[in-house]
Amino acid sequence: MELHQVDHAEFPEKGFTVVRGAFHQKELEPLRRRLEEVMADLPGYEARVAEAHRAAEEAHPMAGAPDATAHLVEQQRRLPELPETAVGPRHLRRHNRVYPRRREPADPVLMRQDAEAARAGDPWRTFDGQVHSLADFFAEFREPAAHPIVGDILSRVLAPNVVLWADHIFAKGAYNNEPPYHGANRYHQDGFFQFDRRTVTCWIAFEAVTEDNGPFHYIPLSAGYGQFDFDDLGPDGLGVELLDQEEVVTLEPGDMAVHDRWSLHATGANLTGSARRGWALHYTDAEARFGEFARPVADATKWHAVTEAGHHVRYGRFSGNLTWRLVCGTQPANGVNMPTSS
Ligand SMILES: O=C(O)CCC(=O)C(=O)O
Repeated sequence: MELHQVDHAEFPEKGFTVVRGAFHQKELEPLRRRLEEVMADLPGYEARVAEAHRAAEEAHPMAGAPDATAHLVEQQRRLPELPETAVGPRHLRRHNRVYPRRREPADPVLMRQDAEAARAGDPWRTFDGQVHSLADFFAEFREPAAHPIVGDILSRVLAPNVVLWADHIFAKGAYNNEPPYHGANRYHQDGFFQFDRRTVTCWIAFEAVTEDNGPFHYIPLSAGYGQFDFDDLGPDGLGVELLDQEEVVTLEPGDMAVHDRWSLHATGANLTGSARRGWALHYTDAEARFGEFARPVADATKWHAVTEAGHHVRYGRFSGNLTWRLVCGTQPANGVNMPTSS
C-alpha cells in the first residue's frame, strides 16, 4: 500500500483527485466556530432541520410512495450478526460489504478513559456521525461551498453549470470502533441514483487526515469495475485483485478530496485520541433530471417533485438541502431545479 499525491489531470482515469491547500486555516476558522455552536446543542439543530423538511413534505404529500431505502436499512440491521471474513491481508468482509481492517485492535480501557475525559470537554471526541445541511442554515458554510476554487475544479471535472444539492459533516470520534466495521467506513459508491447526470463529492478536511485517524481508501476507476447498489458489492464482494490497486489518501487541514459518484471509496478507523472531521459537499450537473435514473424502473420521475419553493421531494421524503444553490455557470432553463408541473 502506498500513499499517493494525486492530481486532477488524473480525474477521468481515476475518478478522484485532491486539491491541496484549497482552504487556508484562517478561512476555516468561522466554520469551526459555528460547528462548536451547533455541537453545543446538536439535538436543537437537528430538530430545526427536521422541522424544515417536515413542512416541505407536508406541503407535497405523495400518498402510496414506496420506501426506496427500506432494503438498505434492513441489510444494515442484519449485518452485525453475519460472520466476518478476511479478504487478503488488509480488508475484511461481512456479507456483501468490504472494509479496511484496523491496523491494531481497539483498546477498551483506552476508549473508556477517553470517553470519560471527553464528557466534560470536547463533544466531538465522542461523536461518530454526521451533521447535515449546514450550508442551508449558515452563511459561514454557504460561502465556501461556492468558493471560486470549488467552482473551478467542478467546472473542470463535472460540468459547466453545477449545483450544490447536499452537504454534511462526517465525524469520527477518538479511538472510534463503531460497529459493524470497527470504526471504518465500508467501500461504497456514492451512486446518487436520483440524477441522470454525473455527481461529484468534495470533502474538505478540518483536521489533518493521517494513516491513523481515518484516511480515504480509493480504488481507481481504471482498475475496472462497474456500478454497484451503493455499498452492496454483491455476492462476490471485491476481490484482492481490485483491493490491491487501492490508494490511501491523507490530507492536511484545508485540503479537499474530490471524487466521482462511481468511484469506490472507504475510510479507515480513527486510532488516535482526537476527533477527525471532514465536510462533504455533494454537487451535480445543473442540467440533470431528478428521478430514479440509475436503476431500471418504468417511470423514472414518478415519486419525484421539485416544488415551487425549489424543494426536492423524493418518494414523499425531503431530498438533499433546502436550497440547491448554483455554484458555477448559469442556471439552465430546464434541469434539476425546475419546478415539476403538476
Ligand atoms: O468521512 C468518511 O468517513 C466518509 C466520507 C465519504 O464516504 C464521502 O464523503 O463520500
